[in-house]
Amino acid sequence: MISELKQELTNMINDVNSLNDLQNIKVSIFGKKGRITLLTKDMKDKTIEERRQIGQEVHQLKEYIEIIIKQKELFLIEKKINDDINNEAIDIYLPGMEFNSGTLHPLTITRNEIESFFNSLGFAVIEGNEIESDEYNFEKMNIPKDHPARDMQDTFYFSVEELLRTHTSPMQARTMEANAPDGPIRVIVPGKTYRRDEDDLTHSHQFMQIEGLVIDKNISLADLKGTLELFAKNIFGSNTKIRFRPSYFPFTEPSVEVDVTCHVCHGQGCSVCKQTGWIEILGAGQVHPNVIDNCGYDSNVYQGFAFGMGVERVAMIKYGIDDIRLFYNNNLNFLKQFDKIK
Ligand code: FA5
Repeated sequence: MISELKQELTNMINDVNSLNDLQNIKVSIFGKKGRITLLTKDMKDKTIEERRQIGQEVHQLKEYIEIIIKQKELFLIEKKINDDINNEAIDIYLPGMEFNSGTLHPLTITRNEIESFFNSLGFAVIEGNEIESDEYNFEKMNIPKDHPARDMQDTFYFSVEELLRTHTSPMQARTMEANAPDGPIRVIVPGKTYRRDEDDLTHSHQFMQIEGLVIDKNISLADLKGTLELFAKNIFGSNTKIRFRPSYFPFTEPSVEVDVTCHVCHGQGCSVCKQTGWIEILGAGQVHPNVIDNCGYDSNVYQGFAFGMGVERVAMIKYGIDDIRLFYNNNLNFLKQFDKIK
């Protein structure tokens, strides 16, 4: 009878397919009214010899069943893990997939580098709005409505008064007004600018400028020259030279155009620099006394210098890029080349 029960229980345990069912079977065997528990129920009616005999057999059966339940349990746990791996959409046991991160855009790299250079000289970095008023973009910069300089900076208008800024120079006026009438200013202003220019190798209708503005007492053109010389050597290499050419901006007096020695021929003359040995990078000058006075400072006490550089121009010289449009057409082959530069 015990051997029949042993076979029956063994079959039941073999047939079970889930941990839940196994637990139920365990209760049905060892519980209060379990199959094995019941075997010893009416022991009191048996003789001592029969009790000894039954006790021994039941004990052996119990030990055997416990062992095969344990084995089945281990088997079912392993099976569940394997089933989970096969059924779940995410296999947490596999090594992760490689994630291709992007690279900084060359203009961002260049902007960061220029910012950190000017930071090291104590310049603060501020930003202005890309939508500007006619008043700040032109009038406050000493460019009245009928001034011919407006022709060179036609832009995109939202209304007669509101436009996309053509340069970062309006931030000169806004920064002076915010600090007037006293105190020194040393800021750079990076940001996007817009003009109604035809797109070609060196021009884009949208480009980036970095404005520089210093206002203080006893500021001369020599301070501008020293600052820009240091800038050029830091960004383009220690052998770089700069030169000032007289120029004209309504908001600076005197005004200059600043060139750096050509990075390709180092001043010898080549096709990149049109045989001159020099490449223009920015416009600059002493802040015009009218601008200083219009913005709340006293031009008899304060002077200053300002400059505005094209960031694309600096990046093109630095990395030998011959077409400005490459910055804007999202060609991954072009952009991936900058993944080693931080
Ligand atoms: C100005 O915009 C003056 N605001 C600069 C300035 C600031 C002078 C402070 C004095 C004092 P200009 O128009 O030359 O100047 O532009 C400055 C630079 O912006 C140029 O040297 C060039 O690098 C860049 N730039 C101008 N137009 C474009 C364009 N369409 N595409 C790309 N870069 C441009």
